[in-house]
Amino acid sequence: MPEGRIVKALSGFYYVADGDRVIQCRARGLFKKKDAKVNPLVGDWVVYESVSETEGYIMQVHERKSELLRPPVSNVDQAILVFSLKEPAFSSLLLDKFLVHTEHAGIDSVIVLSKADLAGAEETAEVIRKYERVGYRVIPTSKQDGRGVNELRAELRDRISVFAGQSGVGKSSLINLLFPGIELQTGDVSQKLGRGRHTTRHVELIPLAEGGYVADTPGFSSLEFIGLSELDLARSFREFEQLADGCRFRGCLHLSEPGCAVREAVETDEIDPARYEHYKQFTEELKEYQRRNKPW
Ligand SMILES: Nc1nc2c(ncn2[C@@H]2O[C@H](COP(=O)(O)OP(=O)(O)OP(=O)(O)O)[C@@H](O)[C@H]2O)c(=O)[nH]1
Ligand SMILES: [Zn+2]
Repeated sequence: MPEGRIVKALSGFYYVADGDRVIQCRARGLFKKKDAKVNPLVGDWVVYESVSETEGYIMQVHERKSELLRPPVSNVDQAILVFSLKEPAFSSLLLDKFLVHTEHAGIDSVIVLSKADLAGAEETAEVIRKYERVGYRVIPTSKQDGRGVNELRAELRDRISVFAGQSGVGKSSLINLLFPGIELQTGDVSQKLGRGRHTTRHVELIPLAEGGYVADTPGFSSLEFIGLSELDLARSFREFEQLADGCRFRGCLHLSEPGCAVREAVETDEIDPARYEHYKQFTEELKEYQRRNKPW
């Protein structure tokens, strides 16, 4: 039976892309995964049965590599985290928070430093060094001189990507440069249309000519630590994870435990102390979040 990718879901129909064709499918029955019911999601790789050139039924949903809630899309390979160097000013605190969420979701990140035309070469290089050290791909871009655009386009090839970043950092400008004609759904639909009306987001995967897809809705719009444990948080810092084997205690949170390899590395600057400070700040925020959301 043929297979394809769900690129859009609307009114009980799933639109499955298979090569150049898009087949409008209904889901046949329920998909059981262990005991849970699985509803097909945009991003799913599915087996379908065609009943005509344009219509069919989804028969099976393949296992997901990742699953995001906002927007609801599966199998995202990477987040394109767009952070402007200026206007708004670059915030490593906010970037570190986004990275906690992408790491926790199990997806890779590409850091895009937008509006590089507004920043000095040395400060740009410093941010690049800081995050390359941790192991991320960092690409400075500018819509004024076009730098970084081809590099970023190459990163998107054959992968499913979600753009993310604060309002005004230049996400739409970038998408327009990368793929003229594609529009990113920006702003909150409910704000535009008034409360309670058309509040449901319908995420759609836009196919790229070079292969791959970009979600038409920005991701990671909520940065609350929902569903994260203290250990999840610690594990979301890549450079800590690499050293955690050297900690005396398994499950070390690298806070006040004796024999902590991560704290030692912070002392010697092997780990960026600023990242470690942000980690400590997030553990406090997480505690506060858990205190406010106690189930009793
Ligand atoms: N100097 C400079 N300005 C830029 C660049 N990219 C975007 N801008 C400007 O920044 C502002 C915001 O850009 P958008 O592309 O709308 O930002 P966005 O992230 O899509 O914003 P939302 O739609 O609110 O999510 C606009 O005035 C752009 O002209 C850049 O590379 N350099
Ligand atoms: Zn430790």
